Amino acid sequence: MKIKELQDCLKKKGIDFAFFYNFDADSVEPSIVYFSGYSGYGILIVPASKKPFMIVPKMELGRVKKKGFDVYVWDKKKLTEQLKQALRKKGVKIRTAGIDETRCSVAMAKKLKMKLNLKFKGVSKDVARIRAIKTKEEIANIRKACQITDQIFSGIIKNFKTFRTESDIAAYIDYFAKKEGCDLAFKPIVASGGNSPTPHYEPGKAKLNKGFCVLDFGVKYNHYCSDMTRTIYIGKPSKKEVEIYNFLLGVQQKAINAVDVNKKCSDIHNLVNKSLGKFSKNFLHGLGHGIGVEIHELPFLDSKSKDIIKPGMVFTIEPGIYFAKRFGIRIEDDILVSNGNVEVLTKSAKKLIIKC
Ligand SMILES: [Mn+2]
Repeated sequence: MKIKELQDCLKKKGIDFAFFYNFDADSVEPSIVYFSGYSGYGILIVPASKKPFMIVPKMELGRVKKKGFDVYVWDKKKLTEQLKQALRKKGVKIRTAGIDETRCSVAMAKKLKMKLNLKFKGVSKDVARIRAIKTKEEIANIRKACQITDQIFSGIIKNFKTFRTESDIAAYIDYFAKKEGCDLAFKPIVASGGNSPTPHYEPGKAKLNKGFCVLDFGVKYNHYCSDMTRTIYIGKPSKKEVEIYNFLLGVQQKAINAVDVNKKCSDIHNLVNKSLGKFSKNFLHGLGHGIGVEIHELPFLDSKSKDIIKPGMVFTIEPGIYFAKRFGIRIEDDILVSNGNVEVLTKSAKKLIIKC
C-alpha cells in the first residue's frame, strides 16, 4: 500500500506526520486524491506510525467515510486547535510536520508554526517518487482513460464534417469525456493550420484552417489522466508535408522502441533529438512526462532529467516538429512499462488522416 511507503519515508526523515490540505473548491490536492481517493475540500493527516485521518466539512462526511478513513468534522474557526486535539487523541507527537512545500502556502505554514510550534520538512519529492510507480489499480484507471480517449478520437474523425471551428472539436471532446463520467485531464488543444506550431495553443472560435491540425487531449478516469496527441491534415497535403509527418512518426516509433527498464529518461530524449537531425531545432519541448493523478508527474523525459525508467511507470512519448507561423506536428502516446514489457496504452491509428 502506498500509504505504508509514505509512512516509512516519514519515519526515516524523523517526521511525526504529513499534512496535506485543499481549501480551494475549484481544484484538487493531488496528494489527497492519491492517498485517499477523496477529491474535495479538507485536510489529510498521515502520521508516521498511526492510522491516517481527515478533517473535512460536515457536508463531505459521507464521501470521506466511504474511503475508510477516520474523519473529523471541520470547525472553520478553530482549525489549528482542532488539529492539535486530533493529533493528541491519536497519540501523535506534534514536533515536525511533513508538508508538500510546493503546495503549502506561506500563510498556512506561518499559522501552523505559530499555533502548534511545528517544524517543517518537505516531502514533495518523496511523494512524487512514490507516485511514479503505479499499482495495478492505478494502471487499470489509466488504461480506461486511454480507451475513452481513443473512443473520443475516433468519434472526432467520424463526425469531422460537423465541425466548423476549433472550439467545436474542443466542445465535442468535453461533452464525450463528461458523458463517460470523466473530467478533462487538461483543456484540449485543437490547433489548426497556422495555429499548429504553438504547442499549448488554446482553441477559440477560429474556423478550422487548412493544413495540419494538432489534437492534444486527455481525460481523467477515477482521477487518473490520459494524454494523447494526433495530428491530422485538413485539405490536401503536399508531398513534403506527408514526408515530414512520416519522418516524425518514424522518430516517435524509434523512441517507443528504445524504452526499456533501467534506461535513463534523458537518453531517450537525446536519442530523439539526434534522430530528428536538422529538425532538432524545431523540437521545442521535452519528449515526455509521467501521467497519474496529475497530468505532468515523474518521470520526466528531457535532456536534464535524472529519472530512470522503472517497472510500473506510465509516461508519454511526444516528439514534435514546429515551424513558426507555418505548421506544427506532434504525435503522442501513453506508454506503460512493466517487468519485461512495454505497452502503448493509446491505440488510435497514427497513419496520417486526411480530411477535406
Ligand atoms: Mn503530454
